[in-house]
Amino acid sequence: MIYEIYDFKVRGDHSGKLVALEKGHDLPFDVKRVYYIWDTDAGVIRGKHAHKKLEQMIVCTSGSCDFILDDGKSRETVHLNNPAQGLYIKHNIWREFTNFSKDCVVMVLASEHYDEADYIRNYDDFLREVDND
Ligand code: T46
Repeated sequence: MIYEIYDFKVRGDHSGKLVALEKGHDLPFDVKRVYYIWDTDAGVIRGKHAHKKLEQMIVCTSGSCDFILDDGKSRETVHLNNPAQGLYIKHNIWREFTNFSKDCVVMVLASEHYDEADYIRNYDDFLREVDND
């Protein structure tokens, strides 16, 4: 499995919408960190790494972008444009993301604190890590 899409429960009506993410119901891990990314030029490619341990739920809360995900055997592109959906990625998945709309805001809920030692930034190292997993 390269990724899973979570459909979150949306509350509200024409007066506005609300999504609440709760441990045990909407998230398959305990959240230790939240970060968000915005103001990214359309053609920029971010990511270009995998993580040894980290799990993440990625929500495009505004606008749209594309995530290219690779488990070492196959590659898939996921278009994110819905704040009511989460892209769940486990460890050992190479990710790149690009094609940012002007209003794109990507919010990420992460299972671990920030740790540079958890990053695999070289693709050949990533393939070796997948083989040993
Ligand atoms: C992923 C996508 C969606 C921190 O200091 N703390 C943090 O929590 C993070 C995530 C980053 N940083 C620093 C480290 C770098 O100096 O911010 C800079 C950019 O970080 P990074 O190269 O990790 O950013 P992205 O946008 O390429 O990737 C991040 C996540 O690392 C990645 O797991 O899925 O966002």
